[in-house]
Amino acid sequence: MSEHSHDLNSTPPTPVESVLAEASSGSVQEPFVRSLDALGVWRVTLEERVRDLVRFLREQSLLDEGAGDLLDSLRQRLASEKLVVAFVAEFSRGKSELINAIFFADAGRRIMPASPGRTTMCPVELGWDPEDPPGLSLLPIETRLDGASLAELRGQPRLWRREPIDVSDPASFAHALNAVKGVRAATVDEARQLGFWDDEQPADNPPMLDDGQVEIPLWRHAVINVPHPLLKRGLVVLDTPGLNAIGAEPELTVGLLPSAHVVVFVLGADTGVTKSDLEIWRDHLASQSLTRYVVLNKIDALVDPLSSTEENEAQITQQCVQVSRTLEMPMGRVFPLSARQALEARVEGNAQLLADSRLLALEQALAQQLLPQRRAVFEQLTLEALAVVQQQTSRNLTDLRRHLTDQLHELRGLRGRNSGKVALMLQRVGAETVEFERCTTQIQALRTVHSRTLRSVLNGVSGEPLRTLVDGMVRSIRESFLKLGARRSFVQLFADLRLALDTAQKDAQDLRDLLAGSFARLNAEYGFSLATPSAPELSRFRDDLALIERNYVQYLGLSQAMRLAQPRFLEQFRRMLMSRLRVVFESAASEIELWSRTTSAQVDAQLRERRKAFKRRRESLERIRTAASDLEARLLEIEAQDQRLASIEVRLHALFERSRRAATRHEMGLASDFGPFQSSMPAALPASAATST
Ligand SMILES: Nc1nc2c(ncn2[C@@H]2O[C@H](COP(=O)(O)OP(=O)(O)OP(=O)(O)O)[C@@H](O)[C@H]2O)c(=O)[nH]1
Ligand SMILES: [Mg+2]
Repeated sequence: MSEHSHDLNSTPPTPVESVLAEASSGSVQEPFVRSLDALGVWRVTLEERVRDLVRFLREQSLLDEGAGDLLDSLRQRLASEKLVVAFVAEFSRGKSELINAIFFADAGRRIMPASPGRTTMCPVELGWDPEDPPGLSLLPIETRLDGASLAELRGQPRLWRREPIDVSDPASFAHALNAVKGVRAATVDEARQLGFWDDEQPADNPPMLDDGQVEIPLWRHAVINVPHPLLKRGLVVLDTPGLNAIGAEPELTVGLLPSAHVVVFVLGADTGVTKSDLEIWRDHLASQSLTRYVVLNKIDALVDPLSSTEENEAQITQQCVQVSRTLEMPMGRVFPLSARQALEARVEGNAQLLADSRLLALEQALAQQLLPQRRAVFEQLTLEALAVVQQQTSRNLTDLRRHLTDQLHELRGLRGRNSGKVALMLQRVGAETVEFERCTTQIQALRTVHSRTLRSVLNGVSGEPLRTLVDGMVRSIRESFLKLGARRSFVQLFADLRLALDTAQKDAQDLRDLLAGSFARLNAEYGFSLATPSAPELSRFRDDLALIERNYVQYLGLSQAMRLAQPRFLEQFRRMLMSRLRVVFESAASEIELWSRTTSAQVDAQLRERRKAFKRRRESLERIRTAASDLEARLLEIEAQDQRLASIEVRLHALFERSRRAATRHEMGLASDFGPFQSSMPAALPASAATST
């Protein structure tokens, strides 16, 4: 670092809290940060619109249980879904420094520890969960011994050491994070048990200390919970330790990385692609299914003061071309930059230095490519849910109005008639009611068949068959000679899983046909207006399965045969795989369930409405029988009711439109309030970043 530069480890004049609070509107925002914020604002706005809609629908009792669940789960996702960005590299390439520069420069100092040599010793997850107070949670390394997966241990707070963090004090915040550097001495035996010592691959083993012991990490995983504005918007940042721990921690490679939405792979410009960089890339990141960015960090170290700017520039370009060739990544995904300069520039507010650091190019790429993709996913989800609910509520409203019109006809027909006629009509209403109530037997029978069929559909995608299939695969890997058949068993497992999904899809379709038939009869015989929404489309889950398959299959190649031979690895592999597959199957099951509930809820709703309508007719007639003058009053009343429904219809249409507009609004990315720092910056975000998809 240059002599005049700000000491990045010292306490700045600005407290983190005020800067954190500022970050969503303040002056030191940068492309990725700003776009992520815009995505967050968009989601919050959309969630608010949907909430208004739900409130109105509930107030007017227009929301069936199923449709209500659908909107609630949409709101839940809009409010809480995470965007995971992982930083992966060999040690000391500058992952932590890059995270500091992108996310924590506002704190005015270095927050994540970054130093020469091995620094980050365990995976560090940065996020915000408002249920918990700000703090640092550390999972002791010894928990590896009992084979439980990280996902399982997350739910057991007593196994974690918790330390509160005072976010109003950057120095103490940074100090608390020093824990992620924690190491201790262990015997080789212990290190072997914990997965840090491998007799077969001595190159990756930690150096031996004087007393014959070795250094191992104190912690298995760290979770930092801080109300940073971006983390509040659902961003999760994953910082990982260098090579050895990646190799030793299947959890990271088979669990955390595949679930990241983006992986940023960091190289050092001073070293280029080393053998161990390449190993990490090949073993863990080569899968096409990951969204990957490559950073060539530390370009400041390449600058030769005796060469011209052009020569230095050519040198950097040359390095990028090589990286792009070696990793087989397009040049557009390789970003030469200097994380340290960027951090320093942001801390000092030095626009020229920030431009020199070339960090903005990476941030712009993340902002332009990643965020619109996430947004499109939410947009589609929202539009689909709105369409289903709108169709259902407008049908409910139409029904209500139809009943009012019928009643008006009936009552108008009574004008000038005598009380004998009214009595006759009352009789007719009574008879019609009895006639109508016959439908309940039919509905009851339908319910029984429906729930029985549903149960069998759901059974096909429940945890039971899933576990049987996965266990079968593990058994065949264990028994396979030299693990050579591992890949085949794995591919077979996925074929079986796809078959299970296809069967569920077909059974759901059969159930739909059965319901459609019964509904048609009920509609014809009893004047219902029951609709049968199309069966849920499960192809999305096939895609999820394909993604998991692609992500995991690389752990089953020949080069991994040795790891597979370790029972601990195989067991962890099984658990990770189970927990990811369970999510897919559970989501598929809950989609089917939701669809089934939406479908059957309308029967209850219409039944209720029809009964109410009969009751109203009866009551009107009874009142008219007692006083003829009531007739006109009653007619006026019903007309007013119909008017009210008409205006609800208009209001509802507007609310749906408003939600739909919020979902399809595309002007995210640029906040209008550029601060002075931002506007003076030469490499300001081009306008296209704001709207491109
Ligand atoms: N010259 C220069 N040094 C950098 C740059 N980025 C990071 N460094 C330094 O490189 C060293 C390692 O950086 P870290 O961020 O700790 O690296 P890491 O990848 O997180 O390493 P581990 O935590 O050990 O896996 C630190 O001293 C950083 O200050 C850069 O752009 N230029
Ligand atoms: Mg680090």
